Amino acid sequence: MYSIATIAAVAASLVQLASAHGHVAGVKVNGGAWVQGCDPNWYYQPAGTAPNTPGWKALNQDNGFVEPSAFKSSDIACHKSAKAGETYINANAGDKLTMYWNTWPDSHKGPIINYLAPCAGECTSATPSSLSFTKISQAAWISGSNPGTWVTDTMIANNFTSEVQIPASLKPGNYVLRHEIIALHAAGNPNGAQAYPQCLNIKVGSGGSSALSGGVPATSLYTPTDKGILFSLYGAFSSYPIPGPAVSGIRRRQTS
Ligand SMILES: *[C@@H]1O[C@H](CO)[C@@H](O)[C@H](O)[C@H]1NC(C)=O
Ligand SMILES: [Cu+2]
Repeated sequence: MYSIATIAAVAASLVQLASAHGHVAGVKVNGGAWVQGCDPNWYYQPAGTAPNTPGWKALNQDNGFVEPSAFKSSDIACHKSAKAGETYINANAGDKLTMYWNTWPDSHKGPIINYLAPCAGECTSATPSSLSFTKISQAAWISGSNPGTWVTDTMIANNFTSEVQIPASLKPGNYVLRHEIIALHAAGNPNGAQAYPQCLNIKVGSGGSSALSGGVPATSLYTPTDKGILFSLYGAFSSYPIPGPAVSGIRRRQTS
């Protein structure tokens, strides 16, 4: 027999599991001052009453996800019905950005992937479908299986932070960083993977001369049947194919 208290505790932990996803609450550039990211609840606040920040605002008040059946909609760019952030993170090419998630559940293992999209003019007036994304870094499976150890575990161990470096040769300009976790705990089922894209505006002040190349609209990044999207986390495996395009060669180019 289970006591009422035990049942209540189990029920509470299930609710926790279902609701405790996350969002990027803030960013530090080279470990410096805190730059606020976004709180999804700001989306509905009357104009002018929410903080102006670099983080894009979207309909993810549940800290929820974009499902594979929506990978061909512009919601996959910067989350559901996203609107551009009002300001920028000021940084230089080669800088390291520390992305702070507000929380993340241990169960939500999967890849962490970073993309950049150049803005035609100001990112603050960009729309999700106007952006073309180039992958600049990715990490995923580390060891073990069923479910094994993943970069999301490292992120949790590091106070819910993950680092991304702006390519050192990138030319100055306005860019949208698309930082994404794909949770795989249910990805063995069709439409079970969960994409958590977070966009932030970055103004790159000084840098090199390389433009991003090979960018694609977010609607071309993934399909529901990609090997890294339809993937059994709870089984034996010895590799994981990270979904999306290859990491850009801009990483290897010299600063000029
Ligand atoms: C962890 O991150 C939070 C911000 O999300 C910060 O307030 C806190 O000081 C950090 N803790 C440590 C030990 O760095
Ligand atoms: Cu979840």
